[in-house]
Amino acid sequence: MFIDESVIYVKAGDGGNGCHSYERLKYKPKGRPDGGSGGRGGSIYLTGSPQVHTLADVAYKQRYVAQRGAHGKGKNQTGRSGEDIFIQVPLGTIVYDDSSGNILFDCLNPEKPQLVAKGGRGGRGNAALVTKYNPNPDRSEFGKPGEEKPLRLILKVLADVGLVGRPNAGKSTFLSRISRARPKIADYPFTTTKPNLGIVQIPGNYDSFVVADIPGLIENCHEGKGLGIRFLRHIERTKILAILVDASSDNPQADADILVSELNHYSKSLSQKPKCFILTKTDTVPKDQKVHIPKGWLSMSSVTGENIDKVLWTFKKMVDKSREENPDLC
Ligand SMILES: Nc1nc2c(ncn2[C@@H]2O[C@H](COP(=O)(O)OP(=O)(O)OP(=O)(O)O)[C@@H](O)[C@H]2O)c(=O)[nH]1
Ligand SMILES: [Mg+2]
Repeated sequence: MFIDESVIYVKAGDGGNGCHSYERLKYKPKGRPDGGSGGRGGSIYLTGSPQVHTLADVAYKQRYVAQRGAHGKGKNQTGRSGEDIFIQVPLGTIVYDDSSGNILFDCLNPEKPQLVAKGGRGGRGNAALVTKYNPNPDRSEFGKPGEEKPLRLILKVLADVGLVGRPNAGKSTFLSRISRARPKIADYPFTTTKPNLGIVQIPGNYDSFVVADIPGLIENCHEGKGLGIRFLRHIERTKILAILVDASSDNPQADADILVSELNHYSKSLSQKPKCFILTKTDTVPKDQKVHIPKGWLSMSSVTGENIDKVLWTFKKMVDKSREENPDLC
């Protein structure tokens, strides 16, 4: 199941209490203080993983509580630290503190676990509290509580090119033709119900880019029609958008205008993205009819493979240009 938003609760482990004890020696009723300190509570980290594609597992578990630190013991024994928890989320997950609404960070780097709840410090035992002026401290400390908070996780997938089109425009077929992704394809609308990603490697070129296919858009989807616009967040971080229109359309330009206006309704960032317009399924136009391609558009057929290379090179050029202009954009 694809889930792109979830609230989870994280609670780091409390620190163990320090121990209050004294060495017991023969003929020495009250020896030196030897109470060990408590162990540190386990912390909770989030890591972005390229192998995880949905927040479903995280949403299912919901509550993450790390182990507490063990209490210190006599004979200077320090308590064991609680084990840390590492929660794996898809790359591109944005993490908010749900109580304040503040954004904490964005999981973009797979190698770097981010601390979300710090384990409590262990309390010091009376042995650790010995000072020159107080060689026999008559106290020990309690462990500090671990941090706890609700987190809102919102996934915005990371891709370079976003495919936008009406249902049945041929988006998923195109993605399966250019990458190893195998999205569901069928001749009924709304076959795609979740975003699909595919890595595209242009033959003879080492560089690759990622293409995202999202469910189809229809007129007034910003009012909730069809599957609505909730999947548009997944193309918000793409570098360019490809608007796909079926060649059987009576007026491809008008169809594209409707799609663009839906994008404009959604956000300024989508309206400002560089766009590439493509007429799809050109093989379906009868041989005796001329394919009418609006000015500045590309055309292709995912079935015969006609012009696919040209479209991919256009994507590559546009993506490279965008990478140069906005190196920080992700
Ligand atoms: N002849 C021909 N048929 C195509 C081509 N591309 C897609 N189709 C067919 O068009 C239908 C819809 O294709 P999809 O790839 O599922 O369309 P989609 O845009 O992903 O549709 P949704 O997921 O519903 O938004 C399928 O029956 C495909 O086989 C093409 O280039 N030529
Ligand atoms: Mg599809």
